[in-house]
Amino acid sequence: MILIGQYDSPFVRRTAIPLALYGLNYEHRPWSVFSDADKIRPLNPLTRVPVLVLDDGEALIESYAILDHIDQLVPPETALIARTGAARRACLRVMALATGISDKAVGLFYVRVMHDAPSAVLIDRGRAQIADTMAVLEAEAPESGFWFGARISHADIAVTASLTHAAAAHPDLVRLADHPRLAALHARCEALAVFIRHSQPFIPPA
Ligand SMILES: N[C@@H](CCC(=O)N[C@@H](CS)C(=O)NCC(=O)O)C(=O)O
Repeated sequence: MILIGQYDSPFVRRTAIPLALYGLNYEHRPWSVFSDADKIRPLNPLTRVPVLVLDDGEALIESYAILDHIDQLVPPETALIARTGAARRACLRVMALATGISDKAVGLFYVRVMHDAPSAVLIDRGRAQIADTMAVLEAEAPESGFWFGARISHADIAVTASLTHAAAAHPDLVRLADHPRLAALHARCEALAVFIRHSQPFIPPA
């Protein structure tokens, strides 16, 4: 398998870390969605990462679809999300809130940096969407351990990757110190070797 995308992307990271935790071998191509767009487009016409190219050449796009696939390659007790039921729905909800923050943070960055005249309406809207979602996550975050107990899950990985990216892309808007439970969970996860191995400083698109 080949995983395409850089580790400053929260979407790429949230697929790379489970791949590693599952012990699945993959090659990594840290292609940029801007400078390597011509290589990415034939695999994903949206020119977005992550893309996971399977051994038979099939290209999986969307981080959810990639996780859906690799979760099926491991025994249910190894998977980082319950297979069915309320526990699965609860994990998917936290993942959706976290990846939603990333969607907003990526979009907001483009608005702020790439528009000749950034729209104040869009900036305020994005800022509020991120702040409101962080407040909900803070209220639900665990005081210790991981989101759903002693074992790490896709929720912890999505939240951590999302916060790292959002805080780097928008240091004036996203302050982890204002969210002590999220900050503590984030620090616990980022201290793990697998997070450190699958990280890189935020590189603004050029
Ligand atoms: N919903 C997608 C979002 C992926 C995404 O937005 N990736 C960003 C990298 S952080 C990207 O490729 N952006 C390029 C663009 O949208 O033009 C997923 O979960 O995989």
